[in-house]
Amino acid sequence: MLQAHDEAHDVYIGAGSNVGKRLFHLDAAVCGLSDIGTVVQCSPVYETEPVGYLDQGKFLNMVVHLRTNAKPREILGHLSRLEQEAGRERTIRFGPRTLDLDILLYDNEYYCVSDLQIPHPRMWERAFVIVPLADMTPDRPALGGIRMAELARSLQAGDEVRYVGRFW
Ligand code: PH2
Ligand code: MG
Ligand code: MG
Repeated sequence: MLQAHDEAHDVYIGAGSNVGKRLFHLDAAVCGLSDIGTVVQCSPVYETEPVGYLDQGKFLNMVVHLRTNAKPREILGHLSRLEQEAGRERTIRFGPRTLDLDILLYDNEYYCVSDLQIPHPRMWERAFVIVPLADMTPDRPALGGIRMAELARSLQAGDEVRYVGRFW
């Protein structure tokens, strides 16, 4: 059961799917996230080449802006439940998955407790995260004094991230 907290937090969540009905899984994620807060905005969906473990199908990726009173741990627990509901099996690291939900940003806070690190430590190098995030927050500071939009442009050198469309 979620605790009641009085403060609202702006949280950005990365969503990805490369197994089964990919858009269906993303839709279930958007609906499921509204159980713990308000879905403020969804990025467009991009089709992306797999990163890390290459021998798998292309992903659909997007980012969701959620406003919620929940704390990072509570959000993480909810994301794991949604991944399980989508039938996720944990086998290969960075491997194929019906649904992957990662906390990217929690206000402007740093959070690092055991297995949970926010901002997500690998997001800055991943076009499949930064490109949809930059669609929503182009002027937000990213790394080293550059804005999200500039970082997105520098990561988008190849064609591994392809715009699919807006669905929400
Ligand atoms: N997620 C990973 C590993 N590689 N590649 C793409 N294109 N999209 C992802 O969401 C993704 C990935 C680990 O979570
Ligand atoms: Mg991930
Ligand atoms: Mg994950």
